[in-house]
Amino acid sequence: MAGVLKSVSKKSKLNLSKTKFAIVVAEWNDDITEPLFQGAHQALLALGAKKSNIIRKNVPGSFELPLAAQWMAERKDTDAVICLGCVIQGDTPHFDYVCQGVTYGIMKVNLKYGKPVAFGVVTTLNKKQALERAGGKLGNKGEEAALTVVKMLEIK
Ligand code: DLZ
Repeated sequence: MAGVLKSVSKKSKLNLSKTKFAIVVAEWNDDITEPLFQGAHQALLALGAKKSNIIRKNVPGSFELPLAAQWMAERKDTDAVICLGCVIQGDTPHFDYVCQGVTYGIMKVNLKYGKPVAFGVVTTLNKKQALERAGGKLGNKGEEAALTVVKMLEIK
């Protein structure tokens, strides 16, 4: 959080009143992804975005984030996309495959559409670590993701 906050003031240099944001939220681990959404949504509003310019789409799990992000990014009226998910390590290598697929998929959408697509996916070893990053002692990664796309729009 600190690094992002240093480079994006709470009042963005941009007028965000006409900027259109899509937030894609994974339903898997929704006790984590819901606070991530709240963090991202509130951050966008605090930075000057209009509520009516923020759309939300839910997907079943984090693995579905890249495709939904692509559907959002290909819309001409979308300026930036925020992907929110939570993948918690289990007893099998499934965690690694999901994390790898999501990371690569989201990165590809960034480059394909030239629009900021934030990776707001918490990847942790356990639920405690996830809670710490969803409004707990380590901040809110959803808020960070929102600040990140605004920073990228400022750079552009
Ligand atoms: C199947 C699965 C598992 C085991 N764990 C998670 C998780 O920790 N976080 C998450 O977002 N999704 C998980 N999923 C669901 C996959 O992301 C995906 O929805 C399914 O494999 C169907 O494509």
